Amino acid sequence: MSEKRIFSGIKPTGDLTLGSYIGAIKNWVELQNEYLCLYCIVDMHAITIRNDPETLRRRSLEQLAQYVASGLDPERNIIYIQSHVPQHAELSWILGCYSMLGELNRMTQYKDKVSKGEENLNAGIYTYPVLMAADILLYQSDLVPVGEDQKQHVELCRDIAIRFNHVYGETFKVPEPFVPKVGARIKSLTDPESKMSKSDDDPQGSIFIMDSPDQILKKVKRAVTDMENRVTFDTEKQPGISNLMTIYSSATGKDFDVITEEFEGKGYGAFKNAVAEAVIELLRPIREKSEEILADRAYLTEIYTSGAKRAAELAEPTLKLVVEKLGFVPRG
Ligand code: AQP
Repeated sequence: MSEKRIFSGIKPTGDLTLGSYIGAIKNWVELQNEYLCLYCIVDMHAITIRNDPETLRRRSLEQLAQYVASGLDPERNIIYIQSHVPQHAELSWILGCYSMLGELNRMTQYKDKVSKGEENLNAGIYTYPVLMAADILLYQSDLVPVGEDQKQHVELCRDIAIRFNHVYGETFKVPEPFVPKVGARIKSLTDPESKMSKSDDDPQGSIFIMDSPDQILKKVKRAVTDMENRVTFDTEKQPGISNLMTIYSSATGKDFDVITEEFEGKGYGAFKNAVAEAVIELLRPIREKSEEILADRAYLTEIYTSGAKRAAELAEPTLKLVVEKLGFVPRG
């Protein structure tokens, strides 16, 4: 295995969706063969929105089980919960002092929330990219697999690392974003212009990993399509059908032209049934395995305890180096 390191995480702000699986976790499973990977449940990022405490705890544990059930090996990877490794918060404060207000003001996700008139516009939303930089730099990560919308945050992380290195000499590895080509963006079933999200107000728009086969079938059958009656990939004219094609292609490995040929003259009903069937079979083993893992609380605890211990061991040398460079008095 390469010594190169990867950090990635998902925030437990909702139940994981088919989008979380295809857009993130499925790629992580492949990366585990090539890199030393840290896969995190970023619960500290989740609290920028208000959560019911019991729900947050349940989701964090479910997410952990789903990582493992999706094929992430807890021995080969470091799988842990962010708040269990306090070095993230420590480094985040330090890096905040090396992040410029002008830079944070330019972050698109923050600007979006401001323009949409977000009521709970707390400082955590503003400094979120700094914590994300700390997550990445703490482990001297080489690569950060992210969706297109997080690329700007990785750019900021690089700028912070370069700035710190410039002042204090080589301290942080400057990471590269890694945006997987396949997997694309999975859109909402009810609004194919928007991303399928964990925290969508309309649960009919998202397929959740833990959905039953019946729920999946119903959601896919109700998915928004168009009047063209052709299964062709055209995100402008046929965003709903194109989204279902992306999902079907990810689940079966078939190319778009093969899919178009398969459903030539068959109508949307047949296509939707096939999509539902493919998704049900894709998610079935993950759901069943997740349920098994969740029922074994001792195993779950063992995974996150040993994950946090291993993560802290990797984080500590970086933090030690940073505080030394800053001029803090070393701990006795
Ligand atoms: N629909 C999607 N299509 C492709 N990739 C997706 N990801 C999430 N949804 C899709 C990818 O999952 C990773 C982790 O995302 P996150 O949960 O930390 O943040 P997010 O992108 O904001 O996900 P959500 O589901 O939209 O969460 P909420 O609703 O809480 O904002 C990222 O790599 C992301 O690209």
